[in-house]
Amino acid sequence: EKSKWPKETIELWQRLSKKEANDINSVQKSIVHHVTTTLARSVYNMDNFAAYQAVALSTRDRLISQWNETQGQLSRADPKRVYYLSLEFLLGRSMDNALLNLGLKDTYGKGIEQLGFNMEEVIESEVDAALGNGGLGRLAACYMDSLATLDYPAWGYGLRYNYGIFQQRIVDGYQTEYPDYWLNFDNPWELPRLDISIQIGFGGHVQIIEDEYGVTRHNWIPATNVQAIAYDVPIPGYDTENCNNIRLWRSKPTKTFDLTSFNEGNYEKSVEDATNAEKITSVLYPNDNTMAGKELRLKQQYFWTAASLDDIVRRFKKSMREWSDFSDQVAIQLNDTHPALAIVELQRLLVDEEMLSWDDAWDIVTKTFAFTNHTVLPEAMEKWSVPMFEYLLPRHLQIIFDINLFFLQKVEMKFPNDRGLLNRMSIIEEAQPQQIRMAHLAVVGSHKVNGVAALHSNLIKTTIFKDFVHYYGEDKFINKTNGITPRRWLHQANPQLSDFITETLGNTKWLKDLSLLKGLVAKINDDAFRKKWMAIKRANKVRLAELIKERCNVEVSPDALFDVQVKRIHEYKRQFMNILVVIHRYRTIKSMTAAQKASVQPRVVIFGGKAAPGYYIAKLVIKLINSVAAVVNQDPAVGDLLKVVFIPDYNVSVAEVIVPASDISQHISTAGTEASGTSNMKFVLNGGLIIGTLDGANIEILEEIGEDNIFIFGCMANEVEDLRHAQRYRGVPMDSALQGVISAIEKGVFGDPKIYQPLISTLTVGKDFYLISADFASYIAANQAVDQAYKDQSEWSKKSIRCTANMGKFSSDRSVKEYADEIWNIKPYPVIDEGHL
Ligand code: Z15
Repeated sequence: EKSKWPKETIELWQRLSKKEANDINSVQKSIVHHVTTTLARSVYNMDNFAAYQAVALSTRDRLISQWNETQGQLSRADPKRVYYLSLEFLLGRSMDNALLNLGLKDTYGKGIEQLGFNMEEVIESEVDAALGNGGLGRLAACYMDSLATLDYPAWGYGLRYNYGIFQQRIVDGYQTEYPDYWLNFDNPWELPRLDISIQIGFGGHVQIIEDEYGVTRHNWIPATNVQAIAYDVPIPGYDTENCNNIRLWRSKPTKTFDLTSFNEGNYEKSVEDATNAEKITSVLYPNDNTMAGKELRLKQQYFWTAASLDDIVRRFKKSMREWSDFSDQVAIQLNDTHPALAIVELQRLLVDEEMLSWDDAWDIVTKTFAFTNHTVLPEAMEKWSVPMFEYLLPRHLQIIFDINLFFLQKVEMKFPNDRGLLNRMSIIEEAQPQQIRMAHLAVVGSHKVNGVAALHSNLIKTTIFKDFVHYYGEDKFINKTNGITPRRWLHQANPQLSDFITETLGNTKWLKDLSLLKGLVAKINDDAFRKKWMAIKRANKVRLAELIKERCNVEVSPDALFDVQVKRIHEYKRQFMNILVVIHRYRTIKSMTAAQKASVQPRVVIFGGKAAPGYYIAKLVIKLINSVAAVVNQDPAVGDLLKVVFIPDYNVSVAEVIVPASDISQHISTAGTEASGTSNMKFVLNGGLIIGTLDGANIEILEEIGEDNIFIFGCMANEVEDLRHAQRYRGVPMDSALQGVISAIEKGVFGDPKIYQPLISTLTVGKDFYLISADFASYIAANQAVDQAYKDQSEWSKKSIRCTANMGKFSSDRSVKEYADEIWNIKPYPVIDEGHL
């Protein structure tokens, strides 16, 4: 718009906006500049945190110029973009990742060293951005890294919570939660866009009007409005100029907030309403794989989807294209059902505000959206009560009922006289009160529905979406196996192994084409190579042992087998079964003679993970683990043969220390319950073996690495129903080893047994929903096989190398490329370095 300026003015701007240089001298200058100006400090007044802030600010300057160039070139070219809508982005720390992706880590490392600081210590000063619960949120973060690296035009949309996932402390063995006020010291990784503000309405009523053509129009008059303010988080790709964006919305009272109340002299009400507006983006709901049904959560979902769609539609309208071109410019991916309201909001915008016909609008909507399902657990399925929904979003409720009516009419035409079918497929569940089934809404409003691993994608076709497959046909329901970014999960988290792989393969190409890791297989019989490989693992174990000493005050030997289970605490993930087998191991050792003990493989069993604050049984599992640890770790009869630790406050940055240090990790969900799992991929990529069930992505990992390199046990998904039935109606007795373990707990070996009664009750014959008893014997056997295998270090090292070498498939680059080609229909748009700020 400023092109009316004279040429000289434009040229002056261009001359002044040359990019900063990236040699060590310029980098140091920029750091010191930020120390003295932005931070107003000096060499006499510096600590690690100040050094972190200065390096972060300097890195951010470089990120912003890439971001500007990328977004400028993309708005001019205006290619089709994908928008990834996720209520969670579990990014963790940004600085190390940004420096590595920009290729500036070494320069900054040397630069800061000469200035008197150690880069690794400086990195430790950064707090995690923990705007997610677990797998789903971290997956979104990995996908953003891959989208940027592969030069896809992509934006994420989410919420800027003031409080991320709670911090966990262990007090007297119990989990206690503390607020994660992560914005305490300014966040250098976000760019506030105070000029981008969108009004979002809630409540009120719907006006019905007849327009000049005699057509009935609906006009929603909200009762209250809040403002959405944009905060942009730059996401640099690895080894590319491309820098994508995650736009996070923050809620604020509108400028004219309740002027009426103020004018009426109702000051207190005005302030209260303003506070309520701010509340919307205050806190991330701490549930993973469970639905709480809170009104504020529904407000979050609408606030976020409405702001994001307004933004997307505004960008589209600037291009002066026809509405029929919308889905050629815009693809929107729904990360679970959390953003399913976006379907309704786009339909409302097109019909009520842009005056399109219902059918034209619906055609655009369904071509635009695609939906990823992440679970089949019934307690995780989102449902909203109709009365609550109507109170907050009256017009959206009408639209949902209309979508449902037209949908069911079509179903009825295809399958006449099947009331049961209509009932099962309806978006509205006929309960008291009625419920909106968000998964059904998401399926009906999308052109593609995907699961996150092969088994899971097949499972949803035969269970929760069976009727929909019957109606729509097979093609709508596809698989996109999850992936992880090798940049963060190997290059950044395991720098020694990364360097060794680069040295071995001769270059860093593998970081953008993970299948090249196959080249490591040629080295498997090279003794020196294997020795170095295992030395790196040991160094990583030493680093983890230090963290364990610091956080748990337990000394563990890096020569023991490190056995890890870190993930959200949930009954279906069966941490309970793990600790029960640890107790079995403890009892076995206690019963041994000294001679027998001499052949026991020493093991350190490492747990970590958060339980949802309201999940009573999961919290009891944490208590039991800590009680077992307290008894085992101080028992002189056991010594170093067995140690048990619970690492508090497991998060992304802790995972970056744990993952490279694992010998064996546990992925032991009841078959059919873990949709994919992604930490399994992280461990195997880092040369850790896994023990697991035939569930989620474990199955595909097995296919890639071969059955000799993975420890599989337990029942299969298609056996689960029969096993539950047999337990319930034929009274199959409890596993005898399990009985022994339970009686030890009940005798008080691990403290007051009354505490654990509710937990033990879940194992009652006929109630053992997650089949701990059924899988117990084979789980013990699998653990013994691990001990045996680990004793042959030479063979183990070969397995470890084969693991890493065969993980190419699980790069999130592969996943994202499949989404781009088969769902979004978008192409890479390589950005050119024009040298501008
Ligand atoms: C979540 O982290 C996952 C599924 C959910 O439905 C919710 Cl609400 C949160 C996880 C799955 O449990 C896990 O198996 C999967 O790997 C991950 O999503 C990413 O797809």
